[in-house]
Formats: sequence, structure tokens, C-alpha cells
Amino acid sequence: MSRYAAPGTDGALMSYQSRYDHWIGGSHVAPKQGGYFENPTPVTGQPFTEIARGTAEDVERALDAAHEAAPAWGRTAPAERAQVLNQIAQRMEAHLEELAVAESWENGKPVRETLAADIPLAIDHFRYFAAAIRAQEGSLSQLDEDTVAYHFHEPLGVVGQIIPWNFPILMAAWKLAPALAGGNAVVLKPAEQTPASIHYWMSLVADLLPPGVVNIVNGFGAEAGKPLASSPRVAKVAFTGETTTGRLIMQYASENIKPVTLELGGKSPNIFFEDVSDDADDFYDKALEGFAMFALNQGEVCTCPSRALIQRGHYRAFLDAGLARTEALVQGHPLDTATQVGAQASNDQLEKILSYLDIGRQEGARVLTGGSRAELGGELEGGYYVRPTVLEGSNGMRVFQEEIFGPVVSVTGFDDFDDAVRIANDTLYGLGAGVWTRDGSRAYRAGRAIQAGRVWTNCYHQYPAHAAFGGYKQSGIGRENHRMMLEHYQQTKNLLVSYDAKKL
Ligand code: TXE
Repeated sequence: MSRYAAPGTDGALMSYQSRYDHWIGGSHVAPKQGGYFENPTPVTGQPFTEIARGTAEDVERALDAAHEAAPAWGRTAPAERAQVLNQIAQRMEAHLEELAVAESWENGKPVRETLAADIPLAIDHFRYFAAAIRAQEGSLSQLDEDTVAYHFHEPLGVVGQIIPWNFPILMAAWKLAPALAGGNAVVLKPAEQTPASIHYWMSLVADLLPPGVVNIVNGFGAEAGKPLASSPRVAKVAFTGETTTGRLIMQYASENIKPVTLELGGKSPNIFFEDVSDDADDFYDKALEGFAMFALNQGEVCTCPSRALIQRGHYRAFLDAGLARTEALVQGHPLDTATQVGAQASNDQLEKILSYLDIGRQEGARVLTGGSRAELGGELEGGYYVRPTVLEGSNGMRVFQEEIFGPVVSVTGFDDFDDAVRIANDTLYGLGAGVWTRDGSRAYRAGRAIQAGRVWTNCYHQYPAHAAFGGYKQSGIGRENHRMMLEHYQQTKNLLVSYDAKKL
């Protein structure tokens, strides 16, 4: 095991600034009236930087800059935009470890994840959309001998993007890469809990982008997010966050008839059919790994497999093995390379999770392991740590129905295929699901029957850029990833042209 030094200390790979203003028109811009707020690291609970508190006036200034930059950026050749995206990817690769440390320090997630997943996936996203925009084609339809319809892709112009705190750099990349590839300028509002790593990223790539093409306004949802999502000067709003906030975003945007894409909450089922336990082989081991993935990223993932459905034939044995796997997870300092479970992103989130553990107990769920704050002691004393927790109960309970967004899985049994699908679909959400079985036909039928945008079969928590990701039901609108995303950031222009000199 080795440990990265904390940002700004002896031997550290990177330092944060003591203060972050907004990033508008290619410069640091102080807040017009909002002042600053403190940003603590979840690792210790201590503040490490302060952040400009944006208001509607700052959003307007960012929109001014974006509108100034958008026309020229929108006219650049796709190959030129692709080159910029590739350069961003290359720059990030050269600074991968610094970005990983920055992200772990601000969010509390283990550096082994940021090194191996968050930052590499973000890099790949820029590369993927660099390639996708070069490969994009319009179309031509021949209406009759002398008349044709051309279909062009045009940028939307200026788009507003509001992102959460669970994967700050990756969520920024998911939104920025397709928007920039499509020729748009962006005003992005990071979550108030995690703006600093995005500013650190911006400082690394700022020279690659024309001023005003990417603008970052910090601040709270009601003060900075609402004016952005309500503005008639954005052509589209992209949002990731809680379902109740998503509903508000839709309302704001509807005032101006602006399109939205929403990536919202989830309560994803992870289904383990009994043939998984036919043999104690690699596949069985992989399925147990899949069970324990509820604790990945401290459960702060919209697709967290937070409901485990285990077929009754192997229920007790599989659950016992799953508990052992859970208890073996290494929880500790997020900058230790051996740590698998780090800190929750904020004190609010810590308290929300602990209150759900109480709710679970009150409604009769059994705590099989975990169930409390993790007291790690020493310098981690004030940090936001929760023990990975397995609850046992039934699907009607609140801990099976509401998004906890912590390292908590609620487990129940099922009888047969139909029962599994019924329980899986008995939720308001429809973002992710997992199906584990050795029977390919059963896996296929379950995958088709589950109402979710992404069903992992015999795997979980993979997020390649070229697989569409998004929600059914109240988990959202639209998709992210995949080249289909370009269409969410472009208009279709149709030219209908007659080449006949006489006929109207
Ligand atoms: O989310 P919010 P919060 C879920 C998860 C978590 C819960 C609350 O269950 O416990 O949401 O987290 C901005 N107008 N997810 O409160 O409020 C806000 O500033 C415009 C699921 O942090 O949705 C931030 O930038 N913007 C999720 C972003 O919205 C507003 C990821 C997300 O914050 C706003 C995060 C407003 N009125 C939380 N109010 C996922 N799907 O991955 C807030 N914001």
C-alpha cells in the first residue's frame, strides 16, 4: 500500500488554490455580490479552499461570454473541434495522477478508483466524441427528379449544464465532450460540494479552448443553478441530480420551451438467479464481486445496485458469501491506494444515509452488517465515513424504494423468474439493473423485461463511452454517452431545394 500526499502538503502532486472564482470568458472572475463559501474535504471534514458564491448576475456574465464565443466555435470544422477534444484528452492523460488526487481529496472517493476509472473514463469521453463528430454525416433525400431535402446538423448555440458531486470530473466530461463536439458553447454549474476539482481541470486545459467556449459558474442550486436553467438565453439544459430537482429543472426550462436532458435517481435491482451458485468457480466469484459493488464509490452512484434480489434456492448461502465479501472491503484513507471504500462526499450526505439506516431499523429491516458511521480515528476522525451496510427486508420498505445514495444494499428473496421481474420493476425508477445467471436465454428475457435504460448482464458498473446510458420512468429523459448524444446537442436544419427551373 502507498499513500498519496494530501494536496498542498510536502510531496503532494498538486495543490488547490486557496480560493476559486468563477471562470468566465477565459478568466477568473470574482462574484458580483455573492461572496465566498468554504469547501471542506470529506477525508477529514476540514475546509481546504473557498468558492465564489454565484448569483443570477454571474450567470448573466457567463452567458454573455458564451454568446460571444458560440458563433465562431460553431463554425469551426469538425476536424478542428475534434483536435481540441483530443488535445484535452492528451493533457488530462499527462496529468492523470494529479487529477485523480484532486478528485479524491474533494469528493472523498478512493484514489484507486479515480486513477483507474474516473479520470481514464473522462479522457476516453473526449476521445470518443472527437471521433464521433468527425464521423457524423448529414443526409440527402431525393424527393423527385429535381427536388432534394438536405439534412444538416447545426449547433444549438449556448447550453446550460448542471452537474452533481458524485463524479465531478467525469460528469463534467460526459456533458462537455458532446456539447463541444457538437459546436456549442457552455455555461456549466458544478455542484456546490465539488467545484474545485473542475476548476483544477479547467486550469490544465484552458489554453486549448477559445475564451468563452467553456464557462464555469460556482454556487448553490437555488442561487446559481435556477437562473441558469430558467434563462431564455440557453438553448438547452442538461442536468444530473436528484429526481425532485430534475422536476424543477423541467419546469424552469418549460417557461422558455427549451429542451432538457435529465439523468436522475435510481434504485437499481441486482438479480442473482440460483444457477449462479451451481459451482464455486470464477463466475460465482464474479457474481459475489457484483453483489459487493453496492459499496463502489461509497454507493454514491445513480446506478448503485442498491436492491439485491436473491433467488430462494441459494438465498442463505449466497447472502452469507456476499456478507463475507462486504466485510472484506478495505475502508480507509481515500488517498491510500489499497482503500476500496472512502468517505461520503458531504456531511449532508452522511447524515442522510445515517437517517435512512434508522428508518430501515424502524420499519423492521434487519441489519446484517454495518449499520453505522465508520469510526476510523486519527486524522480521519472528522471525515464522513459510513460502514458498508447490508439490510434484509422486503421491497415495500422505504429502504427498498427510496434512493439512499450510500454504501447500503437492501436484500430480499424471490421465487422464480416472474417474481424477480415483478420486484425489480416495482419502483419509481428505471436507470440500471444487474442480472446474474449462467443461462443466456434467461438473461436475455430478464434484460428485456426489466424497465431500465441499462441492464448489465453478468457484469456491473461499466460505463464505456459508446454504450447509451439513461433512465426509464422517473430516472430521467434522454441518454448520455454514445454518439446518439450529439443529437441532444444539435438542431436539424432541413433545406428543401428545387433544381427545376420552371415547376413550382
Ligand atoms: O442533489 P441536487 P443533492 C440524489 C441522491 C442525493 C440527493 C440529493 O439521492 O442524496 O440527490 O443530492 C443543483 N435549480 N443525487 O441535493 O439538489 C445543485 O447545485 C438548479 C442523484 O446534491 O439534485 C447541484 O449542482 N439547480 C444523482 C445539482 O443540482 C439546482 C447525483 C445536483 O443537486 C437546484 C446527485 C435548482 N433548484 C444526487 N437545486 C445522480 N442521478 O447521479 C439544486 N441544483
